[in-house]
Amino acid sequence: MGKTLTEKILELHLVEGKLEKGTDIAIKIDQTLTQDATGTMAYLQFEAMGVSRVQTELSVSYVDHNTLQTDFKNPDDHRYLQSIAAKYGLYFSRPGNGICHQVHLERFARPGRTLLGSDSHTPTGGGVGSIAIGAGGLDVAAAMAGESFRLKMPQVVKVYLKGKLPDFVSAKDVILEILRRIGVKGAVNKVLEYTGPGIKTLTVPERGTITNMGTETGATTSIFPSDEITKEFLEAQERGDQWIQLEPDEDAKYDETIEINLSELEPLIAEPHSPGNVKTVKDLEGLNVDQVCIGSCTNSSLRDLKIVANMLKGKTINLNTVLTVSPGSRQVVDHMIDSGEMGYLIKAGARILENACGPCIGMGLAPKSDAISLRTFNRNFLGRTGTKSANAYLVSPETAAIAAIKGKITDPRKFGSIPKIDMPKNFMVNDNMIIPPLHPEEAKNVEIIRGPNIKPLPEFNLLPAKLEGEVLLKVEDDITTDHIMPAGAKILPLRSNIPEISKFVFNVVDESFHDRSLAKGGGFIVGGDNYGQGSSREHAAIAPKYLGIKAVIVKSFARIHLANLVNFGIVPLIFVNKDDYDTIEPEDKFEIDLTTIKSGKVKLKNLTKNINLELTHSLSEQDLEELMAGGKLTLIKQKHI
Ligand code: MIC
Ligand code: SF4
Repeated sequence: MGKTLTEKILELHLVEGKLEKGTDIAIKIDQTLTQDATGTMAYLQFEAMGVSRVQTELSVSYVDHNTLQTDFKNPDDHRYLQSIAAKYGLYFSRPGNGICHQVHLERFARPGRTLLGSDSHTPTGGGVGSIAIGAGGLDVAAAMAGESFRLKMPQVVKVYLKGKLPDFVSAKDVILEILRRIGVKGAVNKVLEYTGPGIKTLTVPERGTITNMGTETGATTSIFPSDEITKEFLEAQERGDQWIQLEPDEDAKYDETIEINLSELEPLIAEPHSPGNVKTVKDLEGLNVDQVCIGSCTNSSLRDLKIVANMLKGKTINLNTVLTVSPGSRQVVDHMIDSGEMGYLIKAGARILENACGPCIGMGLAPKSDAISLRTFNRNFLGRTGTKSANAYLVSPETAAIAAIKGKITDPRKFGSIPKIDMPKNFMVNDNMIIPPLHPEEAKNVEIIRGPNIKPLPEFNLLPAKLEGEVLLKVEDDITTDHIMPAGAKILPLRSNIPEISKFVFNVVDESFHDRSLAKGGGFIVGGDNYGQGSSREHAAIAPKYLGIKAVIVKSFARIHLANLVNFGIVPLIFVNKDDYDTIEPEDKFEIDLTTIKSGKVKLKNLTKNINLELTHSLSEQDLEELMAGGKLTLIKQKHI
């Protein structure tokens, strides 16, 4: 029987298990990436593992999230990360060089390789045919220490593309169409594998837009084959020697098929506060727009900035609309300056920001109260812009550009004829902002530099056989890690300081959560389906653990957050009967018996309501071992030290 591309790459990296859907497998990781907001914690954990040098083929540490330096915290973290890279044999992409996923796609991602990144949008690397997966920092640290990565063997969905995108409809609309069809939990424990004649019309950066935002469907990853187009891209990046051809077998068997005729797509938009609320742009035409933000790891490639610049050429943005542009990389900026197109943006009134995440993660440029903000980004969760009353919509660069001109949501097909953009044959390759690894002998003399805000990771104890406490919070479906552990300019600098950052846990949902948790000596969280969707931030597990959260009981979990809970010793439990969720109220007192957890059955006594409920879980034996030890780090330390 023929194999999918996903199976072919996984098979070559398989360390444990069989490629049977839904079973536990472990794979070898070739490459890792971290970014600064998750990286400091990941490297504190890596240091604790006692390994003298990264064991991977390639590991890169990026600085792109915490680049607003309003005090010493972020720059201290940057210095720490730079010294870690020098000491342990990593590449270091300096602040200003660009967004991790854009830079990794340009300079490092390779067909057929596995990449594990401490950021949920790591699947961007699937644009060149790598199996690129997002994970919590501890899993990435473990991969750097040479451990394999464990996951459930995903189902593989064939996304069959045919036709060709019409003018003013672009890659962003393809992934929005997928989100329109399957929603934000439609691909949990699945890989979206792209095939069909339509893929030949998409360049690597366009493929990267699609694999990047595939994360919003809950997918484990997304992948395109490595073909002639991949070859051209790698050659243009002076990496032609890294190309290999990789395709699924003709008779590959997929678990599901989604078919999309690119020629029939139209401009789409995701309404607040979920990337899954997709409508056509036509439906929302005429709504006044206060802010337009172009950039993020989804839409900041040279192609994207060029189309925007050429739509804005010779025009001025609407007097009631603010336009920001954050390019994806220094390489993109070099081109835009060289071609003169950066001038079109500046003359039209765009506020050019750093080559970094910026407004996507609320790092500056928060919109005004009640604003309508149109963004080429991938997430529009409540409060993520930095302004809780703002309404963020997700669109393509074309839809963003016309809104900046008109000051209203407008179908970009009304622009007139599409400006012609000239893509260069070769990219302007200049890696002078990437510091390569030091020789091991030199690395020995490197001192790790720690600022005063970098606090050691708290120690967590073995789990008891019985958990007792009360329900501190009951939440609905689709709770994101932005609800659990918000980001933004004020909170992100605290990522290396768990006691401080824990003050903001669930802040957008209930400001009293931190104080109540401490006063009650911890307790339980009850949630709906897809709990923990979104970011890979393990702080959404570590900080609640620090506040005494013992178990999270929900209808279902998102993949990365589930792993993070296990990693830090919070018991992730699932209702056997989803309706039992309705019987629970905040402040109910629970007793949970963990003695039978290995059998997959766990009993919950609701002492307040005098009801017994049945719970279960989806954890492997090894997960359980780590969980009961109070977290994965304890076990890895035992192995390496
Ligand atoms: C995000 O887009 O939410 C982030 C910020 O990039 C996160 C990582 C983090 O919280 O640091 C992600 O997507 O994993
Ligand atoms: Fe950065 Fe936004 Fe991409 Fe996350 S989604 S990596 S914050 S640009």
